[in-house]
Amino acid sequence: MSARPYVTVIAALGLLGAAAGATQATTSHQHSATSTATSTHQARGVDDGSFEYPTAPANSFTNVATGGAIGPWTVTRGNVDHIGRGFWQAAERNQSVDLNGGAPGTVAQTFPTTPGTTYSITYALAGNPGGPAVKTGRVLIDGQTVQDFTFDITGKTRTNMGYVGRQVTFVARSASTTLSFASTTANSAHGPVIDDVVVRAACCSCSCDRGATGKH
Ligand SMILES: [Ca+2]
Repeated sequence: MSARPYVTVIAALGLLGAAAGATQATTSHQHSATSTATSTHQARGVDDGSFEYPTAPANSFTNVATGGAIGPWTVTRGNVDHIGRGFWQAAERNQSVDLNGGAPGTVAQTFPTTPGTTYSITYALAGNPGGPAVKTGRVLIDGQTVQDFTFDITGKTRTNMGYVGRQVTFVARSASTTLSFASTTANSAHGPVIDDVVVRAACCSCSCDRGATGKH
């Protein structure tokens, strides 16, 4: 009996992924489909993980320095570029962030968490098609590195950014947690690109999500 709705969910996700793939980066839209399917089970995570607010200039970008904001995100080191619609392909909706403005930068957001709860962070990763081939950076929780990442732009273009989905988990230690994405791509104005950041409480007893790929 329980297998029937389970199969239905997987089929729906497949349809969503296929439909989205016709117009945008398939990988990130599968993230969106998954997050939609699990939304009723997740605690509130980061706001605007898609970097859609404020609106950056179309076909251009806004450089944001240390202390500046991109909606609910704060630039805490160096500077970054908030990429507007049409400048290059976003993973989700229209806008994204190049973690190198004129130099490597960091964006951070603090959000409410429940101590002891395990959270999953997913995000879409690509790289500015210019500059060094391999972009590097890291994900930090409360200032501690929880994941190093690299992205090779070889063969990628502004219209084919090649976003890949990445995931890392952490256990919250207090009532609020600070998530940071930091470029470690030195001496360049062309850094890692992130978009579609989603944080959700790792699911426990629900059978609605990740049934096809994991235990959660
Ligand atoms: Ca976006």
